[in-house]
Amino acid sequence: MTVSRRGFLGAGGLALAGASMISGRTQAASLPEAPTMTEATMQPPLYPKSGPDYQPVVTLNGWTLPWRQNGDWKEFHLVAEPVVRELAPGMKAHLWGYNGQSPGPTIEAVQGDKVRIFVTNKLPENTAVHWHGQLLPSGMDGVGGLTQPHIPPGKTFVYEFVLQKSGTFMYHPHSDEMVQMAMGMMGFFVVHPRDPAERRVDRDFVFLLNAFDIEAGSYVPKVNTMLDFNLWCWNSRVFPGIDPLVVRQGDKVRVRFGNLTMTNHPIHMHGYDFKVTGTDGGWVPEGAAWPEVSIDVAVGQMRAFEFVADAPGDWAIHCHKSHHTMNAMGHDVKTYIGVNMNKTAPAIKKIAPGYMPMGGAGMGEMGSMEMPLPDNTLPMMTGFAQFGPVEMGGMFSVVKVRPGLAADDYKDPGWYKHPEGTVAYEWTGEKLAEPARATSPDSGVKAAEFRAIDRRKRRVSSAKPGGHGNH
Ligand SMILES: [Cu+2]
Repeated sequence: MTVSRRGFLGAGGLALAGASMISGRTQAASLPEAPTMTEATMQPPLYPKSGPDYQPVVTLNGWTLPWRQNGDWKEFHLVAEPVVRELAPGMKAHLWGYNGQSPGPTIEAVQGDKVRIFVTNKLPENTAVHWHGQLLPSGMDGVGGLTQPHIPPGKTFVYEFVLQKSGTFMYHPHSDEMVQMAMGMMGFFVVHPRDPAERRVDRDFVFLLNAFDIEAGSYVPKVNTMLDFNLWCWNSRVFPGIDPLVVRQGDKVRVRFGNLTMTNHPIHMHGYDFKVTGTDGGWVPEGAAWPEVSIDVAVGQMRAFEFVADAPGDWAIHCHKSHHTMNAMGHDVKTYIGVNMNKTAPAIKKIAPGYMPMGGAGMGEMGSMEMPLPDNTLPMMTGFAQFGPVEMGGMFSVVKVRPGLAADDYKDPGWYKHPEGTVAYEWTGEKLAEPARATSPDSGVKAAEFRAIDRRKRRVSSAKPGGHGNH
């Protein structure tokens, strides 16, 4: 685990010895150390060393915040600060987050725990932390100005409350909220049941949906964007940078996510039907959990679903809004489907010399195109798998179900080896006879593009998409 340790400016320069961090010894009047994460890769689950047993969660491209026991209190330390986050190989963003990353570390504790969370503000402006979904005293709710003074830069505030129920929660700022969330400030908060047998699963994955608006070639998100974000992320990562959800065949699996973007996301998983078992309001009673293959998560909501991983394979999991499985794209790209670009492109090039013809047969070709991109910019759709380009970006990952994995093995097992005879294949038998086509009267479509097409030729070459090669 690449957690580095550090002391605190503004706390008397006190740097605690690493071993004391989660020692369970009382350390009166001292700040707990705030570990920081330097990598955007998934860290192993953090198993409890004391207290009730539980199956810890795994945070996609993330980690769980270590704590220390201080008497009755479980103490955590969050540091709000500027961070550099790799969104996917090839692009880094200058964000705000907690303890070295955006999102911040996942907080995990047990129902009934008394938690004391120190929040140090290393941002250039005020902040405050709201514990979304937790039942707590009003003054601990973290709404700057309403329930507490904002935390000024350089100061540390303390939140103390008792975890009244188990479930799926998150934390985020309630202070200059639009800017601070657009910059990536948020984190997951999981409360495990006190009874280890209650709602037990073998694997438990968590992630937050977030969105950024970062112009091609730049590093800092625009903070006044309201709806038109261009990077749709899970835990501040985009495909192919999002960790796969690695699952042992036969495991009982839970996936939990929360939505801190400004639009809803129908999250769809292939290969299974699952049961929706939880929201940020609590667990769905077992008899009332309902089946789905997609579950919409509205703005500011959280969802948990569960399934038994009995079908091995590589199963896509993604947002079903198709523009959310793309990386930053130009909105002003025209639609050219059906246009013979061989003929049209030279004409366009006369008036726009740098014009690059594409899209005559759809945009899928862009997945395999190598186009010059500005520095620090990801291709719109990318990611390769064993059969070629996946033609996806953004909110997309793969649930990789494999037999025989060790219980704690979350390592990417590579691509699924399909049993012989179970993969869609090309028909190589007798050729399809050209069917007789009804002749429809010209319906009055008189667009210039359509007139540009040599209709006779289009008919003959219609089985050969594109025709203008890759650029
Ligand atoms: Cu979406």
